Amino acid sequence: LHPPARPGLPLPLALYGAERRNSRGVDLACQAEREPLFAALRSAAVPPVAEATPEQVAQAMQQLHAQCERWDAVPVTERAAVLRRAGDALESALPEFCGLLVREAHKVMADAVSEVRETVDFLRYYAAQAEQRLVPLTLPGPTGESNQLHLRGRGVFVCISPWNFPLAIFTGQVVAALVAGNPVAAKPAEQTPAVARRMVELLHQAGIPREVLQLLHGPGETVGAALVRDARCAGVAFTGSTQVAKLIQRSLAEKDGPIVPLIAETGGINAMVVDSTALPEQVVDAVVQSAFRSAGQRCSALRLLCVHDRIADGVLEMLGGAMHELVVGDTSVWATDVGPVIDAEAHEGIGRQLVRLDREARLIARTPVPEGLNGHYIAPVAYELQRIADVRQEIFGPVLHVVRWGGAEGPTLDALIQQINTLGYGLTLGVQTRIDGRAHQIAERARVGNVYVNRNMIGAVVGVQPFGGEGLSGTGPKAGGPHYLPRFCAEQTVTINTAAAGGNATLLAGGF
Ligand code: UN1
Repeated sequence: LHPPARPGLPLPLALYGAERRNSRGVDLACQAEREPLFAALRSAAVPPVAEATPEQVAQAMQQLHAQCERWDAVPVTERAAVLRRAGDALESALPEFCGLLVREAHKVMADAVSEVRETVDFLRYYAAQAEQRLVPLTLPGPTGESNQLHLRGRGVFVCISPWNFPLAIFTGQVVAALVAGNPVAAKPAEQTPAVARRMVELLHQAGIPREVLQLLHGPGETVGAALVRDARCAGVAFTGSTQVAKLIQRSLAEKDGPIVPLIAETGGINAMVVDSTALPEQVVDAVVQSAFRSAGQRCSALRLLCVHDRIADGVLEMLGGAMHELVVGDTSVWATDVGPVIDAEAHEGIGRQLVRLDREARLIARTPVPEGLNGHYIAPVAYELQRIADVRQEIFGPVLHVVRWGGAEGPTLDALIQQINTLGYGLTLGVQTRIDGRAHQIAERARVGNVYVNRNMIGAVVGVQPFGGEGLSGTGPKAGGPHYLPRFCAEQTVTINTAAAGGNATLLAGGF
């Protein structure tokens, strides 16, 4: 792949061909280059971390608050330079971080490589965006007046991140808040503290002062809640469940002090609409990638396949075949497609939903899982339901719901889109069609943040496919997009009567 040049913006590593090359053109897929990844995996240690006490939370917020003016006064070019240094350091440390991601977050190696590269992309993209967009904007005005729009830091930002992208989302939130001029209290997911700790170390080494970025480990119910409730918290960036986003919103509304913005990116019951002209092979490839890669533990993942009745039987048969070919297993083996889910609690929760689906839905296919695996494995599975209204909730695992549309019994395309919108989420939507213009018609009517046509619907590329949703899926702005950084800032318009200085002097000289 040869990505197109983009003036002033870095080329995302993610565009260099899936898991193949880094920005120096090193082929990561050849065995010799893979060996360092597996060597790093063998030596990766995941040491325990200590949970922050209420006193430590309060002390961190106090220290961060004391840094607000100083950090905001650092020129944006200097803050951006730190992000670039961190990006280079992270690219060099790719094997080490992959090792941590496989060990701690149970990622398959290909997903770990993608995640490190996405994180490097966030660092470089936000550095470039900061220099382009976080500068004063001179606005036209009448003669004798100057108007400038400044973007300044808001104050202490609290960043609460999930376990499914413990490096990319964690770092993306934190460095966006930092480069925009805010000191940051970062609370990573409880399941993945070690990746976050190592990344914060790297950011400190790259030049983010220790007092300006503080890491607080612990559960959301205690540490997260205390950070959000703190009167010095001037903004929250959160990625996780819709339910917790709403709890945070409530807590922000009820606390003393200023009105505080929430940037939330949550879940989705993401659909793919397959019409009768779609190419079955392409559909099945996209479905397998979107529903089962990363064991379905992506908010972007496909949950609801809506396939036209006329081609449904063929597509579902082929899907069953493809699902039998998936390799479920040990994440330290390169050929593994699907690893375990994050922990016992996730395994149990998904298991409960599967019991219900076994009762209420028709099983289409289930990927065989080898005996004796050590970990919380869920076999990728697809079920057919009668109607969209039977889909109860987002299941954060490798579980696909399928419904038919069109034909004598099913909804029309218009009704289908309406039903998808009625679910209330609005993150990703896949469309598979060979009819010119149909994808645009669907995109116009679907209330979702990201539409993917004739391809898979995961793995948004930083700076190329800005990512984020609507409705129950989040508040926007889109991560990895041009409007993200300004949302971390306070805007200030400065209007100066440039004719006034002399005039006032005359008045004063003339005396009152
Ligand atoms: C998430 O899973 O919380 O496009 C969001 C993608 C990823 C999704 C991250 N950027 O698949």
